[in-house]
Amino acid sequence: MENKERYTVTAALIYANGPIHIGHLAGCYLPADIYVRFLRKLGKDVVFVSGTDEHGVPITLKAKKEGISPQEVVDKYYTIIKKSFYDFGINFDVYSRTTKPIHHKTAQEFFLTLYNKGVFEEKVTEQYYDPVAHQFLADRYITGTCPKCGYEQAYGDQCEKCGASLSPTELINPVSTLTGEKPVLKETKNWFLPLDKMQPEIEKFIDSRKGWKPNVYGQCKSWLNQGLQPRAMTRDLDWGVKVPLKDAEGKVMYVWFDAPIGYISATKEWAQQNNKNWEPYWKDENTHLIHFIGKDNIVFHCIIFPAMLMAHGDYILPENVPANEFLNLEGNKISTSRNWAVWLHEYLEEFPDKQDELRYVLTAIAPETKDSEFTWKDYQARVNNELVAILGNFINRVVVLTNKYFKGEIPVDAPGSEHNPFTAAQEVVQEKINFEYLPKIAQNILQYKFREALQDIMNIAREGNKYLTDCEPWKRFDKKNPESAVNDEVASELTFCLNIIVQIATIAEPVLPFTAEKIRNLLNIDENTVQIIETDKPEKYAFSTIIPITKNHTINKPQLIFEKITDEMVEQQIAKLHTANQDNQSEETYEPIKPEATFDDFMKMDIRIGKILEAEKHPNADKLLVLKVDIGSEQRTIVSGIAQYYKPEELVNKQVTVLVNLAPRKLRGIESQGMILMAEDSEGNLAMINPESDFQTGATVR
Ligand code: B3M
Ligand code: ZN
Repeated sequence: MENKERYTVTAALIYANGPIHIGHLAGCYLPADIYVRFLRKLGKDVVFVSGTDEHGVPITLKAKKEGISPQEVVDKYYTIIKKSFYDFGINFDVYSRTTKPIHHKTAQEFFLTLYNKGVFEEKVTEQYYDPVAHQFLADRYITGTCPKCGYEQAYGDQCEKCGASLSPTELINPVSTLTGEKPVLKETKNWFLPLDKMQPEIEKFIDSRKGWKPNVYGQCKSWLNQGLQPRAMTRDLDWGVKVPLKDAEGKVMYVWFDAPIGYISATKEWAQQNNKNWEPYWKDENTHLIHFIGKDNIVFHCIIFPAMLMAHGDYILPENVPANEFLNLEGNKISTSRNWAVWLHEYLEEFPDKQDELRYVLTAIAPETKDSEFTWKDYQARVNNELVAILGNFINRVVVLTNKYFKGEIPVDAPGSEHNPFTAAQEVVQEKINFEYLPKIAQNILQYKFREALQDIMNIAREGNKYLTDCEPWKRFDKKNPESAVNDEVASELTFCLNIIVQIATIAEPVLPFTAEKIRNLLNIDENTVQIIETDKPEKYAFSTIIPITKNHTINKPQLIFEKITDEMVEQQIAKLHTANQDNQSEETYEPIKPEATFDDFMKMDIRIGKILEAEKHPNADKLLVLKVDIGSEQRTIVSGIAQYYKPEELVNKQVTVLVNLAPRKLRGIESQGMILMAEDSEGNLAMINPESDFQTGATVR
């Protein structure tokens, strides 16, 4: 076997807690696929790996929210995600998952190697623990008041109101989201990667890399400037890869430890399935290792994973980590929880034959250097004014005329062949392609500048269109004298255009694979007819042939490659976005209506208007107040969970609605003899229900 240059290309292992949307595609998967398809065109030896990240708190949180097990969550989304990627033409060699045994084994071996080399620092720290749920609490399982802005629902790792990055112990009044209990600090041992000690090595690695995007390099530098801190690689959780040590009962690996190892596990899986050796793809110094990710994953791929690989010692380090910025949608951030997204599986259902239209638009607007925005209007404009009006129009005109004048059969030797040299005009166009466009497009793709590459691909189609328009064959073709010399000229011109179309299909294929296939079918040529080859000449890249179509070749009947996007389609999509967004909000805002109750059921409740006489804090519970309430016929002691919403002094003399025949119960040592009725909104805020104006205390409510 010849010695081909070897590439290992990875695309982020997305959490299997939701489907894929256009933001994921534009940020990571589409650029990765274009890059890989181009490498394959150059004949490189590439393995393209990805899969789902099935551990971590995002999965367990989703399971809790949907009321199913974590395994059920990941099974559900793995299937949806995998199918939508393949249907969209993202051609991974393997799409694996981190719950596979091969991954658990690989991650545990990796961990043990580091452990046996003495890489980890064992540290006992105090972590929040939920004494009722009997478990340590991941950052996302703790909420409390943000110390920076006072927002009461901040998470243990971040305040979503002010964006501050927090640690759980900074929260004021922390609460476990599992039980609503106040968590306690409890000692636990974990294994830390000493990133602080490794900083010089990591810096050396980053500085040795060339051609990193400024946004990626900049983020790395800012982390390094702040000084790296040791980071725990284990967690006290039960969902994840078990830590393979005796004294690590109940501990799993930090999800960001096991997930990137998933790239290695996936490569192993691929190798097993294809009778290959995985090791050169991860251990041979000549292999190019490239990680495609979104910008929120930069530190993990540029600092933490390389540090793990260095500490292990057997592995190569990434050559580049071309992370994109974010894609926004119709003026807002894409949001899964608010359902503000264009979901790939839905797009493919509604537009089963328009993969390339979306691939085109997402590449044209890719957030390569800064955040960018997708709008349906812009999608329509780009499809109609570029794909249809430029590329599609060029192809269609040439195919229609070739069929009309020559029944689709080429009667002349192709321009550029020995027997039919290029005209001056043809030579100008073909040279521009050979010496300007093709080399530039190739270089840009290899430098992760897909937007620019796509512009030049369209520029070739523009050149073709202009050439054809200048020739005006429709004015010159002589119908009456089929043998006339001008008809040979027209045949030559159309053949020239057909060959340009094949060149466009070849270079556009990484971005528009479905279109390339359609064009080849239309022009009746084989997939391998034209290759891109590397040469020793200054332009470095060339087509293996520029005249695949010549005398006696027959093309097929005209067929439209692209169709216009109508206003109606656009309006439908925009409306859908807004409805989905609203549905989702209403789903989150309102509880479902309870099963029907009879009048008798209702009449069992004895509800009265009461007046608060006294109010004080519960001695043993922050959230509770102890109230003395007059219900007309008597006075009651009522314990109520409203301390977060009302100060005791505000409550005195307020009228409230009280359920007075609820069985008494003790709350933290004090018997409550009734319940104050409260309204609760979707955020958990409470408000009292008071009579409109001062009313008779003791009046019955029904
Ligand atoms: N699962 C984060 C994400 O889905 C994380 C990526 C892992 S890549 C090894 O965005
Ligand atoms: Zn805040």
